[in-house]
Amino acid sequence: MTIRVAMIGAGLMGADHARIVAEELPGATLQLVCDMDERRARSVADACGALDVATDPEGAIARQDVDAVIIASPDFTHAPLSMACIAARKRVLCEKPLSQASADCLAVMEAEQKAGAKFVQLGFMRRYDRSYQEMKRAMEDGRLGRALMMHNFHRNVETPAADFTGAMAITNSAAHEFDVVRYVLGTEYAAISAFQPRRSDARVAPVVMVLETVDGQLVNIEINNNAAYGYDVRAELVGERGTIATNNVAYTRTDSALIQSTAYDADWRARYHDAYRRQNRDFLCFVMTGEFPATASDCWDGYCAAIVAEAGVKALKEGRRTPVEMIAKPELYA
Ligand code: ISE
Repeated sequence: MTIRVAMIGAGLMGADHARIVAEELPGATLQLVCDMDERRARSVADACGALDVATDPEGAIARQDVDAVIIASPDFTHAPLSMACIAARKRVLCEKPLSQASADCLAVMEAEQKAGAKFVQLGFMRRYDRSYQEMKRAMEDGRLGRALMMHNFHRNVETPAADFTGAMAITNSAAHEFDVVRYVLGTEYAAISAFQPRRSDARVAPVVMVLETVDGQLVNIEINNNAAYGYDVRAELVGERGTIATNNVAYTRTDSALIQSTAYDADWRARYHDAYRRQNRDFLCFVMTGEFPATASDCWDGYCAAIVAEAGVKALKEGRRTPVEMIAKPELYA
């Protein structure tokens, strides 16, 4: 039996997921590509050999010839379209963030709880990256002693879209760190402070955040969406007996004119190439078995990322340390 997947969104990530489903996911068929812009949907569908195109996402989700859904449309559509998938009782891999508003995440969780099962797997793909997995393992086997701090840098060449706002540095980009740090450390956040240097132009400036965990660890995150030089994501975990840091993945090194150099990727798709594929394979297993994958993020993780992002935006705006106040974890997510 092959799983017929509907791809919602034919932008950068939609096109990437469509290619993975069509070429690298045995057991799945790219049934249709849906985008408000029909020409864009058609171009991705033709490139990946999808059977059909659509412009209405709710209609596409409800179709009888669709078994599972991948949502890669703009952030504000993630929560409502996830709800449509739950209503249709179809499993969905939804790109991060689940929403920029924690209230929307609560509504999706409510719908899943009413439906009595998890339907939504979130696309926090860094959990599938080997560097973070090795870090988590080092943490858990006690090699480094108790975790004290985690330093994180997240730099993009430039903001990914023209409508990318300063707050999105926190709600869209930092969402990755909010998720993967709590995954590696196995803890939750207690408070967040946020700071911003001034740029000489009108581009989105970097944001530096300091988070305190409920276990008394410190986490700092630099988000620089206009770093200009390359896509550069780094993390270092500091324990009481040692540290572990992620390496940049570069397959070659050039030595020339008295200089040694390695290249940066232009964006995240190449850096996390393997992570996306592992994540999508896990999603297919989820669709086939109904067992939620142990590594993947669920709606609770989406809620946690959103609530800390909200506190982060507030902390930056008001210039003060802001507590992160979460609801108790519902049983479905325990
Ligand atoms: C983008 O949405 C992503 O998910 C990328 O992984 C991240 O690096 C980028 O900053 C985000 O805007």
